[in-house]
Amino acid sequence: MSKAIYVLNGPNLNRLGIREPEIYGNTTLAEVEAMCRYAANGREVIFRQSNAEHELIDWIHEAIDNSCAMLINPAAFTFYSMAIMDALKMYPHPVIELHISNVHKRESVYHNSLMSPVVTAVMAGVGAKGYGHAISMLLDMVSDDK
Ligand code: DHK
Repeated sequence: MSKAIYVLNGPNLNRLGIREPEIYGNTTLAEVEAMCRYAANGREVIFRQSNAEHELIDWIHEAIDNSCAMLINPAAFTFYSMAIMDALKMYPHPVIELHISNVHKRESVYHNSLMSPVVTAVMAGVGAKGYGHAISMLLDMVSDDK
């Protein structure tokens, strides 16, 4: 049986759609989840969000043995969570770091991702629709591994 794609979302993303729509748009997290499931084209998607660092770390550990690929938006943890960075270092499958906004066009605090050096690829600035594109890219990466 083929393994799932994990989609993990960090703090404040539960408020997508009403949180700073001028930056993050009007798409809700539930709509993002539906987009991911559609793009996965039948492959199982484990879709989760947490405002707690330890939960994201536990889910990354869980995904090591239970997934074929990961899409992660660590949100604010991106820039300071060495614990999440260290967990991602242990993740052996394709992983894409995604940001809805172009973090490099924002305040300097958003310019240095601790995650980017330890993931497969990075996507930023294409809006919430990037989640669907990232899932498609992960499917390609997984199929290329065969
Ligand atoms: C989401 C957040 O919550 C911010 O803390 C990040 C990211 C940007 C996004 O664009 O998806 O800095």
